[in-house]
Amino acid sequence: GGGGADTSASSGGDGSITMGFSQVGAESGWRTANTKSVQESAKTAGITLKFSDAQQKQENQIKAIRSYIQQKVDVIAFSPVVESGWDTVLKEAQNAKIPVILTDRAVDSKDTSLYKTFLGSDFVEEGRKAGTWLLEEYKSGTDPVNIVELQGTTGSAPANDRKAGFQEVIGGEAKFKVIASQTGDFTRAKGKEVMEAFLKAHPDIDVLYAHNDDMGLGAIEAIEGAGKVPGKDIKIITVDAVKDGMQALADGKINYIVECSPLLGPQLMDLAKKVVKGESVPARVVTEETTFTQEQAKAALPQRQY
Ligand code: GYE
Repeated sequence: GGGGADTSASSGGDGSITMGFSQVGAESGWRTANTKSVQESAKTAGITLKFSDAQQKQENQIKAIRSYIQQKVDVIAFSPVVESGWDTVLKEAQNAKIPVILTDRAVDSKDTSLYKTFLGSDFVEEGRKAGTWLLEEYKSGTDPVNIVELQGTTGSAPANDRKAGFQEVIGGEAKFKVIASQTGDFTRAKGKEVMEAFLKAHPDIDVLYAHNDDMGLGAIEAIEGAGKVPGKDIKIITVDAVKDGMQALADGKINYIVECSPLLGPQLMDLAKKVVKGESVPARVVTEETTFTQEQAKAALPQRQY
């Protein structure tokens, strides 16, 4: 490996590919599982992985990508922390003829030739699934339903899209009121802190919609600390379905989880091999996902891998 990605003789010709991967950070259980999946699948696929953790900072990702360009890796994959501001560095990769694969999160660049494909979930659909459960849960009542929302990292695709999909579904019914919505940065600590503030400001919260399990788990601590019962006094919907989230769901502290799979590694390595060989790949690869009720979580928990 190590050669420019434009000739199959220098890259992949000897069967060895080097991938530079810029990860968002280690903010959540989802992220840890995703990192493990990428590292293990690279090994299995015989791909040499250069890995860097950006600690949720775009500037660190841009630095990492520039260093991969300098090192002339065969392919660059990254999960963009936020959606905007990537055009310049992606152009640099394109000029160096190094193909780029977006994994997990999207960018909002108008020029889609800047990357070969985008592998990841449909976050808008996840938001819709969360909203659909709520509609069903409250279908018989007419009283107002006071909702608080813990958003993911500001400007990130999953935060933007999970908010939009949820709003799209509940927006048609006036009884659903989002009375507070703030970022918890996808972390447990921030989720707890923001939920504490929500509880102080609003004595009448019926529902928490958290954009990931970790923030929901932090919020559960805040709710219990305020002497309320999570899952009963306040109903909780989250996204991801990592083990800790599934356990809380099985224990009745969360009411519903929309699954988002972090196990993107095997598909990423397949796409990388094709892209390096110059084969065509679909512009979008969407991950298959489900949803979990409390009963379904109890059944699925023993086999849960992450
Ligand atoms: O839901 C959250 C993580 O981008 C889908 O990032 C990912 C999200 C995931 O921090 O837990």
